[in-house]
Amino acid sequence: MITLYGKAASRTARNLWALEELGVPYKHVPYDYLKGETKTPEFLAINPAGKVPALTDGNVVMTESLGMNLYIAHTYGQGKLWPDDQAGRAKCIQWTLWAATELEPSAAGRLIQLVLTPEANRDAKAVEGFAEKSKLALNTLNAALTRSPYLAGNAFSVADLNVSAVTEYLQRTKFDLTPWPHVQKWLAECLSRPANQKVNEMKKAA
Ligand SMILES: N[C@@H](CCC(=O)N[C@@H](CS)C(=O)NCC(=O)O)C(=O)O
Repeated sequence: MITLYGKAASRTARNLWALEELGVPYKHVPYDYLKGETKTPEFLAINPAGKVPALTDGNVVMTESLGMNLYIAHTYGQGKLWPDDQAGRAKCIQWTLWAATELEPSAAGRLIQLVLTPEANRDAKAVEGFAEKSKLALNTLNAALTRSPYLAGNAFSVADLNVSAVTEYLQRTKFDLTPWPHVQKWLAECLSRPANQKVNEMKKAA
């Protein structure tokens, strides 16, 4: 059985979302990285970087939230989060790496600056830079969503889950998405899925 480490109000949320989508049984250990719970010898044995999320599943030990979702989708979500067709599976890998490299640095940068940093300590120039980079990423995403309703074809997949979980940081930091209408519509659809709503409740309860 999968054990997932990390409190819901962290990048762990995206893995909880994937597990809830698939109805996979799992044990949740909600370690709080803000309270030093990820720096204990016990947790460092799982992730020497001392960060959440991490998962174990039998002899599998994994970190990196977006990669973990590829593992979850591939192992437990064939024909669901993991498409049956090769072209769709290729897109899941492509968009996951895109989320990590092209979108998350600026989207998470905004979240850290605008949500987690006290106003007096914020770096306005950095926030501006993150906005410019986010716009370029949104152009790419919007263009893709003019060609198909979901990123890997006609159905919601781990590609949409991973990319929308990161795009949500822009929404949370009140980035105006109206110039990218396809992204706006797709994001609202992805985030309103019952499995994500359930994770939102877990975040509030934590
Ligand atoms: N690239 C990693 C980033 C993990 C990460 O930075 N996690 C944060 C919580 S969202 C953390 O544990 N931070 C603690 C620290 O940096 O010491 C992933 O996607 O899993």
